[in-house]
Amino acid sequence: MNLTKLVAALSFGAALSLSMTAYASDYKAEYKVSTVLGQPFPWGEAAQKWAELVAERTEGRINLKVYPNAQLVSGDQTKEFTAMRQGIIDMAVGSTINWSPQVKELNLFSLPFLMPDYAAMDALTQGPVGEKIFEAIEDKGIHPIAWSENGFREVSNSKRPITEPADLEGLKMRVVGSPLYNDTFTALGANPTQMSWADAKPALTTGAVDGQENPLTVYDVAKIETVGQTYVTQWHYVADPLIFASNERVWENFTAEDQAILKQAAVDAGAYGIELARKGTTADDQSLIKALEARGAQFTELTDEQRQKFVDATRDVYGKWKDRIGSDLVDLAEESIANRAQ
Ligand code: X2X
Repeated sequence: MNLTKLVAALSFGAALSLSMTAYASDYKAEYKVSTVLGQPFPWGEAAQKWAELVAERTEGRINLKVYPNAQLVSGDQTKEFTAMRQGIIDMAVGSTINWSPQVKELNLFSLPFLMPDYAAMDALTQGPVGEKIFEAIEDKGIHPIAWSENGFREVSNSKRPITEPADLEGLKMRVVGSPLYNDTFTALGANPTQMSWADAKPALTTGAVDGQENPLTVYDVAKIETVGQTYVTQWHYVADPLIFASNERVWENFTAEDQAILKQAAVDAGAYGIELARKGTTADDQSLIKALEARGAQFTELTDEQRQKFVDATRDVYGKWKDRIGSDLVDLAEESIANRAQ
């Protein structure tokens, strides 16, 4: 090889490696991941784990940064899905409740007393229902990636123990961003008012509302007992899974190998989040409940007959929303739960 040829070969190699670098630099310096709850809530831990696993497995090539408190949508958590579709947010780990105004199928998990236990939740998210829900999200222009969990939402209030629907009569309840919650609490005789999580704690502190509903891990980390929420009823009426998802264009810009890494990291981080979300609230580990009791929370367990009264009182709401969500999907969910592994 003469010198000219050698120089040409070397510069071709240089150009090639330059173009490869150019390809990698198509990636953003940072991908914004939205969440409502940050660390140390299980939700925030799951999102952070995703970022860590992705950084580790891509040797720092892909940088996910978690923005908690719905700050990328000024605290308005029901705008998160739309903002992600528009590309204001690249990715999110979001609650099915907060995205349900845009994806009606996500109201499934908010149907009162659909899921009796964790096995029922798993039967939905890990089975054909989960696949159909992901298709519905995809149809709305968002790429869903993996599941995690906020948890079973238990009701708390500052006034009295709740053992039957009549105990909710006239209580001012803060509810989340789907009109289904207004219907449920109205059917139970309460006085629901919808507000964001950002507004909820101040409203509880000032007594503008008497009660709220959230998973016990949220009660724990947010120290809800310190704002007078003494009475907690474990009625397991609904649960909100979390979904890892990405803006479509952002997702399509990753190489297939990197998509696989992002996906596996989300699956792993999601499983970690589910473990944290259930810790201390299962049949064989009640440690979180014990700890909250020690801090002054008073727990009410419902007998089957007591629970049935809440089921009966919300049956019409269930029927109305079954039609709205799509009765085929709800039928499939009921069937998946009836056949769940125990
Ligand atoms: O707002 C709530 O209650 C929360 C934090 O649980 C959700 O984002 C659904």
